Amino acid sequence: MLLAYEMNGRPLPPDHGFPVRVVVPGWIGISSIKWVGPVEVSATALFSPWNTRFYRMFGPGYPDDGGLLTTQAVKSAFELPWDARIPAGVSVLLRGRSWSGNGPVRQVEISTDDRDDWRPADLVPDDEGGPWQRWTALWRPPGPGRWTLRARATDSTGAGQPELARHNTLGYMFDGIVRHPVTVG
Ligand SMILES: Nc1nc2c(c(=O)[nH]1)N[C@H]1C(S)=C(S)[C@@H](COP(=O)(O)O)O[C@H]1N2
Ligand SMILES: [Mo]
Repeated sequence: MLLAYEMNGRPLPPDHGFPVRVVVPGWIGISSIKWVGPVEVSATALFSPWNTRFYRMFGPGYPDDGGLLTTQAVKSAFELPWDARIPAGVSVLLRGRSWSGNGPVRQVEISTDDRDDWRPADLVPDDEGGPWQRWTALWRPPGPGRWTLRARATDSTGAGQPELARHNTLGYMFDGIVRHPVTVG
């Protein structure tokens, strides 16, 4: 856990917690409390609506008082608008990012049609071992029309992304494989 006074060498902007905020690497955003006042250390757990009701995992398969939210899940996204238009007849360099709260991303695979044509993406070397992993993959669309792009990552603990995220009522920890539609032509 860090107490951060600066971001990118400058004082924190007010929206991001000036004069000082907590940063808990890898944990969900609510752990990183902004605008920190006096800090008290407690030998016993403290309870508030934030950690008993608003930020817990509720729903089928979770305890009645909710499951804990700690580290972030594995996620991947293409650096493309939803429903992006892609030219036909040429190869395009697809770009995206994956990240995980457990540790570095070790592998990313992409699929460009609805069959399971998974193949490895190229990891950007500068990012390897870091909190984000950028990646690229060349794609020559087979023809004009609607196509679905998918990306899935595996992190250093072996955690990956399921086809469908497991439901919880507040919608936290989404780790499913996103079906990203694009139009070619
Ligand atoms: N004091 C305070 N800190 C807070 C919050 C808040 O409502 N109040 N929101 C939390 C949540 S839910 C998130 S996701 C992050 C967002 O931080 P950012 O605005 O710097 O991205 O701040 C966290 N810290
Ligand atoms: Mo949040």
